[in-house]
Amino acid sequence: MELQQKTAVPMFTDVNRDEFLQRIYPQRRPAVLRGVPLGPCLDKWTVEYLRERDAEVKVHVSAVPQMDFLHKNFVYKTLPFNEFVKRASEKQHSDFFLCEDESYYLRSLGGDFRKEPADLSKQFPDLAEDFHIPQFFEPDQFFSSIFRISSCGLQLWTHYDVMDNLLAQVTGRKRVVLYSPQDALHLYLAGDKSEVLDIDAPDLKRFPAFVKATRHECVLEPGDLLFIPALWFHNTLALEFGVGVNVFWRHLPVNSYDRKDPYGNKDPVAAARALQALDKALKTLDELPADYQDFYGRRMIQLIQKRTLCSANRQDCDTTLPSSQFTKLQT
Ligand SMILES: O=C(O)CCC(=O)C(=O)O
Repeated sequence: MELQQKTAVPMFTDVNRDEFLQRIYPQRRPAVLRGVPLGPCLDKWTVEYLRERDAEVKVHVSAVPQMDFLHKNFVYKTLPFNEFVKRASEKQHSDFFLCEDESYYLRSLGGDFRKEPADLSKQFPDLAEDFHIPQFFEPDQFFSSIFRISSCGLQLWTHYDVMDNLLAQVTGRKRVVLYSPQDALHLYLAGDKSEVLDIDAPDLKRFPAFVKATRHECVLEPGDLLFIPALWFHNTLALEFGVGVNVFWRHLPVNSYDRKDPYGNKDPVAAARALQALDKALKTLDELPADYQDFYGRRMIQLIQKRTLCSANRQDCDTTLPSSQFTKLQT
């Protein structure tokens, strides 16, 4: 059986702004940054200290640790922050929603979560003072800062975001697996998420091309930062109860982004328009018999292939698209 290629995410120590901007950022590849000062949060953010807050938070709760957004195997619940932190940091719960070993995950939200991006300095002002955002981008590029607090064992589905991202692991260890945007055709995408839920034991009958994707992996220790460039797919697994913060910033001109996107995961406006146009073009083919639809679908794929795989990377020009992906484009 073909095996997926694996590679370790490179690690850089004691990186300052200039080194990041000159050596790391232009590569547009993930990198672990160790030893970047993150402020007093590294010592202060114990369970007891975090539990001094009681603002309500909306959290994901699931009976199994592998959360699946596409099949919604979790529920959203509202809890006071102190109760959420208690439950997320323990294995067995005396108070629970679904079962006594349920898993918890917080992705913090903006005040008006349908409109405003999350910002730690607004939703958790005292905790925000403990966390120093690395000054690796211009202040006006800042988009959001988001708490990522997970039960031990919690695994978050593979997805991409459209902005550059620094994921700070403040406490607890976390495994992160990443896939390049150039592996998009091997990941069986449904929107911004991969349908391959179990990346460690994938169902290769359903997802045969998944083995072709190269797995980039790292384990974040407390205090580590992971640079996740926009469009890189990522899947996280909390090896311990842990608190992280991720910071998104805009690296494209402001107008490139959807203005009504508080999560930072809506496709850039031009990309969304192109995808809609493609959908319309495919629907237009419905007027023709099936064999014509198939033929012209293939011609469209060829046009796209010339513009994308070939222009991005000459090596990929010979890559044949997996047949299941042909089917997808035509539906
Ligand atoms: O750390 C996590 O749990 C998820 C992080 C993530 O999805 C992100 O930083 O975009």
